[in-house]
Amino acid sequence: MRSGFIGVVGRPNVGKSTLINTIVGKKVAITSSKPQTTRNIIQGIYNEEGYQMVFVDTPGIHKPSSKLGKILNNQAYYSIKDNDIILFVVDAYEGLGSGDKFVLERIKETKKPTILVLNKIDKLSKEQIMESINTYKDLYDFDEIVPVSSLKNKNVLELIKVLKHYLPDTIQYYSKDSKTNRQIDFLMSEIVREKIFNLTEEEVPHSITCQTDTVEIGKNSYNIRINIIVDRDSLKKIIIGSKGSMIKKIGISSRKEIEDLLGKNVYLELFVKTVKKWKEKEKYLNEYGFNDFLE
Ligand SMILES: Nc1nc2c(ncn2[C@@H]2O[C@H](COP(=O)(O)OP(=O)(O)OP(=O)(O)O)[C@@H](O)[C@H]2O)c(=O)[nH]1
Ligand SMILES: [Mg+2]
Repeated sequence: MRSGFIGVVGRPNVGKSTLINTIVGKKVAITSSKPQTTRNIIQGIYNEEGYQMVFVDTPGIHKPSSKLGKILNNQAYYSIKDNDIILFVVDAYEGLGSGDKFVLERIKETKKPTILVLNKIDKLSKEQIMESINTYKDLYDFDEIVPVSSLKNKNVLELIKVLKHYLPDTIQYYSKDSKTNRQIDFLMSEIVREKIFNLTEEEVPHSITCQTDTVEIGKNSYNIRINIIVDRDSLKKIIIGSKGSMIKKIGISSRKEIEDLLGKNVYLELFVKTVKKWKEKEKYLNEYGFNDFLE
């Protein structure tokens, strides 16, 4: 058995969570077209005969504008320090930016095996992929450079193959059928948060958090209540929508996915509540699970 922990880091929206979901073959982390989707360290576990790779998803490193934002960055910095191998993911279509360089400075401090993943190559021609490799290769002495498309599952197996050479351990950390370290309550609240990312605009998804409140097991179904916490009253109206139209949409799409996850019928109740400035207050950050990375 060869194994190890692989920190997946980069600026927001480059496709870190999409990559992990593709590798694991299951949605363990939510994704969206908006930056700053991931808010927690989430492990996605890849198992193959003789190998176990624990991929550690992290929030995209960004300029923080709240106490929560600082915590998100701290989680990513911790991951750079704490894991055995680093996957530095960039958006090869967008190209090199100051955000990438900022993350790279942090990576340089660690001297860990670092693999550059050029993602989103489905949007690039062969020549453009070569150009992209040339742009990045002189920035740092990367151990490997692997172009992939996480969304279209292109060359991802090659990345797995390359990673096998760098696995440091011989321990099986999780059972062979594990895909994530996260519990079902967390996964369900994340599904609701993802729907809000997809269905609402501007700063709305960044101002809310979701928490599974109760799960009651019935004979053939589950009764689940999930709280949507907003940081000001005006957002409550947006989340509920005119005559409840928005909360209905969020509920329908969330329920479908939660039913797939649980394999049972679900009665889902969504409850919207205002907790003023929760992103700035330690008490609430603690309560909503961001306690470990307060400065
Ligand atoms: N075309 C294309 N789009 C991709 C690819 N990988 C990811 N995306 C898209 O890029 C967007 C961001 O993907 P995420 O996986 O949420 O990105 P992330 O790096 O986890 O973002 P944060 O959690 O905000 O840091 C989504 O709309 C994805 O569908 C890819 O290989 N090709
Ligand atoms: Mg993410």
